[in-house]
Amino acid sequence: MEPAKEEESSVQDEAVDKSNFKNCNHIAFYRRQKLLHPGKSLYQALLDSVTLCNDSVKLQIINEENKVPLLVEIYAIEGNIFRLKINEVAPLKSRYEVPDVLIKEPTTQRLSIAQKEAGILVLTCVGEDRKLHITANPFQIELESKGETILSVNTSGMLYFEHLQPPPQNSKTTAQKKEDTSIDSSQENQEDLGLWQEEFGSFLDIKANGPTSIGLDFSLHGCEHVYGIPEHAETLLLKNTSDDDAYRLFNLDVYGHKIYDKMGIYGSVPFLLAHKPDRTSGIFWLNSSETLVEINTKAVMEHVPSRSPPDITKRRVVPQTDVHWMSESGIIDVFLLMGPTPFDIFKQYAQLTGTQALPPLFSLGYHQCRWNYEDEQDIKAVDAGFDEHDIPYDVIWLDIEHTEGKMYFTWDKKKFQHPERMQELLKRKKRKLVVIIDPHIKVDPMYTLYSEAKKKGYFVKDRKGQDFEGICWPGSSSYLDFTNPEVREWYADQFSFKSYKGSTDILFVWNDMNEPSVFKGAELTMQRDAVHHGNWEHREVHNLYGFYQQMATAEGLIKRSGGQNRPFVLTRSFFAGSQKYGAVWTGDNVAEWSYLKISIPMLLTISIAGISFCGADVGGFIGDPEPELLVRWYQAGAYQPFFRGHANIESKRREPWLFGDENTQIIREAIRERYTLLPYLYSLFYRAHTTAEPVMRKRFTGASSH
Ligand code: NBV
Repeated sequence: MEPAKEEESSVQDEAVDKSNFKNCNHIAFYRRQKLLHPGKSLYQALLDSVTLCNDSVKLQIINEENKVPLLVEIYAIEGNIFRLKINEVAPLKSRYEVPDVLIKEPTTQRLSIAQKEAGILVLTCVGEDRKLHITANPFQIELESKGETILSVNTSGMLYFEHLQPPPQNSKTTAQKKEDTSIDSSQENQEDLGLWQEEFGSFLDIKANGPTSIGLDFSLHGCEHVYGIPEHAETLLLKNTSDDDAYRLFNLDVYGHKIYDKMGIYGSVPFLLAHKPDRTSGIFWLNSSETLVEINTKAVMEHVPSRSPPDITKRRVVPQTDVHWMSESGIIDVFLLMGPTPFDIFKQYAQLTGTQALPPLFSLGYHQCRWNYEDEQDIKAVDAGFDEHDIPYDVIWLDIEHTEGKMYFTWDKKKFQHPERMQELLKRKKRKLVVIIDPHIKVDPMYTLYSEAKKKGYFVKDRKGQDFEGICWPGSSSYLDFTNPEVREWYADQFSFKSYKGSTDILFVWNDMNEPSVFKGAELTMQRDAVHHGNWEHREVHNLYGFYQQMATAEGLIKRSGGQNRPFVLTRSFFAGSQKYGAVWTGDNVAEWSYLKISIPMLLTISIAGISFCGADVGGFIGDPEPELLVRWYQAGAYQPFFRGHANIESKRREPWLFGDENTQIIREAIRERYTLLPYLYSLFYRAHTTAEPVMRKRFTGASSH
């Protein structure tokens, strides 16, 4: 498949201010890792240290320059997966290992040593035809299946591991340094490297643990097509990156994000799929800190042994894709999925992170949303409009204005005087209501949710140990620490009918702003030196924040129904495994043709990464679509997994009947088509849930693909 042609759009430039966000060169760990050039790795394996354990093989590797030893653990996992973990042998303190994303501790298979000599170690998986070749100097690993090398690790020598160090003596803050004229230039260079602190504009990030970044490269042999690593407003086929242009995985609130851009937007799934006709493989980089991925597809010479005459080798040019992952912190924990078919890869990835939760049937229908449906009258009128125009729909949505002063779990008393009665009316028609619940909590001692959470110590802290406060919709806000299981349990309880006044069993939930979005923060998010449960800095868990909010919300809805009903929760921010908790959408797109076009590769990419229940705002969130664009968007959206019309507060009303009879008729047909196909769609979701087949997918070519 060819990458889509790039197009520029006029509105998008007005929408996003890219100077609010970092490019790669602003990122200190990227600059530090870029000092390492492809070539011979600095790491050597100490083959004498090899130990064969029940579930893994362990060995040490050492950095020739700083002599710091690292522990490598290799696991063979049932179902054709390898796992490679690299950590310090003796870190100063524990490094973050991502919890709660793997659905269980993977079942391992025994590895045995097939060969150990002259700097080579060969491991085999008992009873299977897959092998690992480990070279000691430089340290490299090759994965072989049926005699063919599929993937190799550290071939470009980019293994990088910043070991924890004690803070330097007399380290000064930037402000102190500005006053101190005695600072020499070498110290300033150190600062450029952002080891203990890093500036972005007027923001300063103080790093309690100093430099902690990690990196590793992988070569995918014979492969020129790689996909995945959402979320980017980019083509389906991943592109080669150039300097300063890596794919960024860092969850951010990017209003009117630019298209054909590798910057990080709302969600991150560090999973990449590599495909060639007879083999698909996958790389799952389990790390929740900021991650950058470089891709380089090239042609390489391969030696082909020929049988006649036996001693002559032929050469041929074959493709190869090198993928280089870099993360700000944590450990190296990577799963190498061996396929061989695309559908095997989907299963293998789901075996690790879970399958798509089966959505309640209503949520596969059409959803009508806008920022905002004003009041109960408005809801009633829009609801009646669907009946009058004979257009089926299932769910109507309320955005932030339905609350009392942006205090979630409350209702604006004037506009929504009788929320239960309003829901009763909808219920009679078998319709549902979705309300928005963001993660920031208004700082207001009179707001029970706030005062209770404060008393219990449930908010994320700043580096000085005070509750972190940032600005969001309600003004000054604190942020619930969803990484804490106790907070999640408490939060889930807030959805009980007893706690959430005015909610009924037809009310479901939308989690927005959960990157998390912090209006005056660096890159409009939480500062990385904020502190979470377990004393982990925000930088370690950043990409998991929305994942955890959706998890707690879904749990709340399940509990509310006494475990009887499937929940529906839409989230803007997500991570690997979010599929277990509901649906995602692509955030604030623009009412332009180019955004309709990009929605297709964006949704295909999210689907490849295991999240089948995904959609884009039909019509485009920002601006006003011309009627034909709206009509075409309905026609496309009707075939996409999550189907919701949505519009910005400044956009004109755009209920389906407002564009003349002819357009109403075409939209009616598109939505009806959706309903005609509903049983089929529901079956597709059943398959996604049971066998991990993505609902929306491209046709992979090749002998063994579906
Ligand atoms: O809650 C208001 C909007 C919402 O309608 C939209 O879908 C989200 O992506 N929200 C963002 C916050 C405001 C954006 C300017």
